[in-house]
Amino acid sequence: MVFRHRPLLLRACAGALVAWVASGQGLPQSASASAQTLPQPALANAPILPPASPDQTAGFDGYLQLLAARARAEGVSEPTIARMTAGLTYNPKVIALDRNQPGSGTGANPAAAPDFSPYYRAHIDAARIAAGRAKYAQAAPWAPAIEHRYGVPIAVALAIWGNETNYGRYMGDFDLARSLATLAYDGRRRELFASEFIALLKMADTGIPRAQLTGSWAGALGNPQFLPSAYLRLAQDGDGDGRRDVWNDSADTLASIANYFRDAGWRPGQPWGVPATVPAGLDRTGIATALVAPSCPRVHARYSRWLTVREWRARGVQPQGTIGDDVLTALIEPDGQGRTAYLLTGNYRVILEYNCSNYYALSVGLLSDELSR
Ligand SMILES: [Ca+2]
Repeated sequence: MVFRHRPLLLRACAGALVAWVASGQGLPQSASASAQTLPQPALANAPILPPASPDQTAGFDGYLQLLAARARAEGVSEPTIARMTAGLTYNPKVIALDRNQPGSGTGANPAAAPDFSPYYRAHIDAARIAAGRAKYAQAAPWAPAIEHRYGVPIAVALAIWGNETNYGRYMGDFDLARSLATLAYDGRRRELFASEFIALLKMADTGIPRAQLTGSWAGALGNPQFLPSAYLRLAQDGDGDGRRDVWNDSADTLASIANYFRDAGWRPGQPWGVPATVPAGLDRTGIATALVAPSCPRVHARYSRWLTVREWRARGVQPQGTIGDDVLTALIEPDGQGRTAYLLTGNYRVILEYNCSNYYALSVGLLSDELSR
């Protein structure tokens, strides 16, 4: 999961990779909607849970009253509380999916990482590139204004959109109120999901109909797959019509993603990274990172320590794209030594803030490069 100051998006940190290893199907298992609409190896392997028991139902109903009281205390109106909790039941399917997340103790067995190249080919195919280019062309009249306002290339925002929901084709059809209340009641990460449930009610209180508040099993919604708290804090009205419509409006969607990136520290004018060539005999022990990241450390441990491009050149590592000699970068060789390699900038870490998986971030970066051509 991704936690910066507070949870924005709920992700299975490194989950895409781990579940992909387990499934052997080349599909990521994240909390985003795309995982719901593709074959679901995680669900197929999940323990079969019985329907909610009478005790569970009674407990859930009681817990809902607590959530309602909290929403009331935080200013959510009574009609909104009523319409968002009406008929809400415990959803065992959501818990089965959650139990099968990496790190849950019952999920996929972390194994050696598979190569990135086949993952990329399976995930970012010609159709996804072509659809992104078509979106890029449609955005041409207003994209420069968004790039100027947020300092984030529209191609990067488009690549997130393409990775998350295939440009809005799969946004998820779980009732978010039901999913979030179930996950909060389940209690494995109670405060996270209780807070997101309250945030969802605050969204509804702005007039968004409950029928629109659907998404992934873990509560991610709309084209960018924001959690409700991220929507409240970061969603933008890109086309100036007074609404932040991240379900239907391209300008709102891309401005919202760009705002997320600006908030996470994207540096304007710098690439996410560049492909690189690595000389045979490069001393990997001399470039290994000694840092342990506070969140999803296994993901961050897969790239080297940070050196300037000039220092990489001195070691024989040659960038295959435009990047300044003074830019600090880290080396990743996702397919192992002597194969593909990339020099990553600090902007790569911003992509990891969106979804902490190296394969996700590399896919976003490379798709954005394809869309920029
Ligand atoms: Ca709008």
